[in-house]
Amino acid sequence: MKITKSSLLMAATIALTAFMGGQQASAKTVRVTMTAMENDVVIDNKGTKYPAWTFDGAIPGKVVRVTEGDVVDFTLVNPKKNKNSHSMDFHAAEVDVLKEFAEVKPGGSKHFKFTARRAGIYMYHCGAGPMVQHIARGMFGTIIVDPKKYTEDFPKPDREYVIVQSQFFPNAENYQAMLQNAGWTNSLINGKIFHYDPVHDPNATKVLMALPGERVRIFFVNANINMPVALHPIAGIWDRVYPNGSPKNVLYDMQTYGVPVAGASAFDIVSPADKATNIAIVDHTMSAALRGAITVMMNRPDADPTLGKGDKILP
Ligand SMILES: [Cu+2]
Repeated sequence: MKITKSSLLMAATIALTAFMGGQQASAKTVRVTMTAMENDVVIDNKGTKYPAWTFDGAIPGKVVRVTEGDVVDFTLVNPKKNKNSHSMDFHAAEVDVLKEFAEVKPGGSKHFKFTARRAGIYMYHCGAGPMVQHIARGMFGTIIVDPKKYTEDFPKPDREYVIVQSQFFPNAENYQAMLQNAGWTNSLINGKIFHYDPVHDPNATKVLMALPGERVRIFFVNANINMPVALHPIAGIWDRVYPNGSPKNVLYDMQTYGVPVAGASAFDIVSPADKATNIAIVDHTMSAALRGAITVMMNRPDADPTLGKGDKILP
């Protein structure tokens, strides 16, 4: 082979690209701090307040997003003004329940690290006792562990949305009722009843959006206390379901897929490309659906191009 200037340049480019690729794949440390807060939050579209317990003031807590292999360097702060101990249990962590997940008293803080070794979608929650009450009052959220690489089996979607469903118990103090699954009146979707459903709640102002034909990935977390979720897209079919959000678990053409309590899965939907459609993502368990667990997604050519991307995956 004749060595020319252009072939040398090409070889250099290939070597550089391989090097950069290796750099991108290298693990990083992601620092995350959360503050346990005992604060009122609004739990519906008309502004009803509820004495919640939260991470950083909101139900659900913020989305933590890392890549497989990353180290999560986590600190939980429990301010002195709180009345209760709190803790953090990341389902993406493989650690010691008695050490890393131990309770932190008011005025204290806890720091720990873990390596997110398995790609997927995971719940996190407070595990302080009584745990039923800490979860029911709002101390939960989502950690996404992205795979190092997207593949044909697990393609990068056009849009992504995080949906966390939970049970709402208006009597925040009665944790015995929570244990018995008694007294829950509504389902919350990302912290609000019918959060994205103007059909069932005229006060709702938000919906999920996509362009017709886009691949939309729903990262769904079941933060209920006692009830599994039967997730179904009304007027659609899940193109793929990835149980636990793992790229290794692929199911095709699903109408309804179950998510156990404290479980999470990824649901891909691809609407018809040639027309505008609406779907409703619903927990088909009727007692949950009709009490708040319905989310409208509009697939239309004028969909807001920023929704479902970057920091707008938890709308
Ligand atoms: Cu707590």
